[in-house]
Amino acid sequence: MDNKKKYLIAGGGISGIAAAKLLYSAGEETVLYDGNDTLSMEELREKLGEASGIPIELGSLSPETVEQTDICVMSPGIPLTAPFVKALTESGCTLWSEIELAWRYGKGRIAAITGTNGKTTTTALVGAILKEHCDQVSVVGNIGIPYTGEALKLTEDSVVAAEISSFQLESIVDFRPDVSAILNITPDHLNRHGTMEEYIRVKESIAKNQTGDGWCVLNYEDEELRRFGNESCGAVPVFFSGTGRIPGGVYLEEDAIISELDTEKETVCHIGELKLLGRHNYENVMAAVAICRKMGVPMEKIRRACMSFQAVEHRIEFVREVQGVAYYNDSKGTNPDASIQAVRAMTRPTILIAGGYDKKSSYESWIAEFSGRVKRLILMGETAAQIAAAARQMGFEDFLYAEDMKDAVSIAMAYASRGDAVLLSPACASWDMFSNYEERGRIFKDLVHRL
Ligand code: UMA
Repeated sequence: MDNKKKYLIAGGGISGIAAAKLLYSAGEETVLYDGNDTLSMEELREKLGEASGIPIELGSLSPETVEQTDICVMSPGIPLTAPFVKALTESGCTLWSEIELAWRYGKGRIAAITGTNGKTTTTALVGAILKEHCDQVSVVGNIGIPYTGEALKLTEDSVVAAEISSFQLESIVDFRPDVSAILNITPDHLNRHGTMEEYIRVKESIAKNQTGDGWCVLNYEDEELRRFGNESCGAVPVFFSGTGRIPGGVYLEEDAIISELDTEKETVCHIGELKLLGRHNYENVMAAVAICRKMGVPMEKIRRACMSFQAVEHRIEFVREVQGVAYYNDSKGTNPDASIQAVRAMTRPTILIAGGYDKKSSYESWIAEFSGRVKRLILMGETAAQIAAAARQMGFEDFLYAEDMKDAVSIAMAYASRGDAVLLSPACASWDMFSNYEERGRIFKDLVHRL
């Protein structure tokens, strides 16, 4: 009898391709499936490289494959409610997130970072700090580098900094990071997770397999995370706070980031010494300090890396100044809360370009931040009319519509005066008009460079 497990990779995007290559290299029997029947088989085979000979199914999944599959490795973008997933689970198939697969094949230690906002910056910073101390560091995950693509390169001495999205957490089974972190939880992706309760449950599951020999870094100012840390987290909670002293944690005291992670209270750095801007970024730094200290990095190296770290691309990224107008790319502002951070970080009267794919967010708290900061709003994409209606209801009438990014940048330039800022921070995902937020941000930057 053949006891070898039969795998199906669901999704032919970057994580699906990386997962297929991993399983092929490991000698496993694998089928690649993508629901989009317009994809080119040739292109997929080219991307698969050595694994190009594996069976590929496009469109609908054959009943034979449903029947034969033992484990389905889910790409993050595929909802568990997809009909083929139901068929698979009904036939007894186990679902593994792509990170579950990577973790099982990987070696070494891993810090896994989730949260609604700040996870890309925090993961990149954690990676930069770890590199000060360790020889083999991989930065992977939602940040855009599939964890499965790195897994087979890892050794017992490797350390991994992984950005983990709620989509990736939905089908973890045994995934257990050495240090986990949940930076904050505010409404996002509710069209996928259904309710806020479910979104919170999924986010908190990052620590579900951890025990008292692991740590979970949590934002003390987030009421739900404070409760989670104090009451139900299996790992040892380590708190950080942007507002007050946390014994045993990391916190902001006046303009200094203070650590009490070791026996003594010590100053990590002053916020003026950081290249990152904005309060939300000080929280990201505090989380990274706690994560890296628990990963064993000496404080002196943490301090040095924090002070030299620059903002990541697409996150309140300064593009250029044209005729006295500063242009910022915050394409990674894919939900209202992320965009609030960018709006708050602006120190000049701002023309804001926003709107995009509809994730069923509500925009009121974001619009409430405009007062005294945003002088005009330029709307585009699927959510433009919805945002306009919310703005009107809240008494903000200075908005207009743009056809596309080119139109938005031209309008912004026409309305901007010397001393203003133009900020792309859509408060929405990009998938209505672009492949991803990176593409949206780069198109914006190209247009700004051509002004
Ligand atoms: N597909 C189906 N059926 C479906 C839906 C999609 O077959 O019901 C197929 C599509 O036809 C496509 C493939 O799945 O061919 C795409 O898979 P994917 O959406 O999982 O995309 P990947 O290219 O594999 O990228 C994924 C993450 N994408 C999403 O979570 C939507 C990337 O996060 C991540 O960087 C990458 O894996 C590596 O780990 C992006 C993202 O937008 C940046 N993340 C969200 C966010 O940050 O808000 C969570």
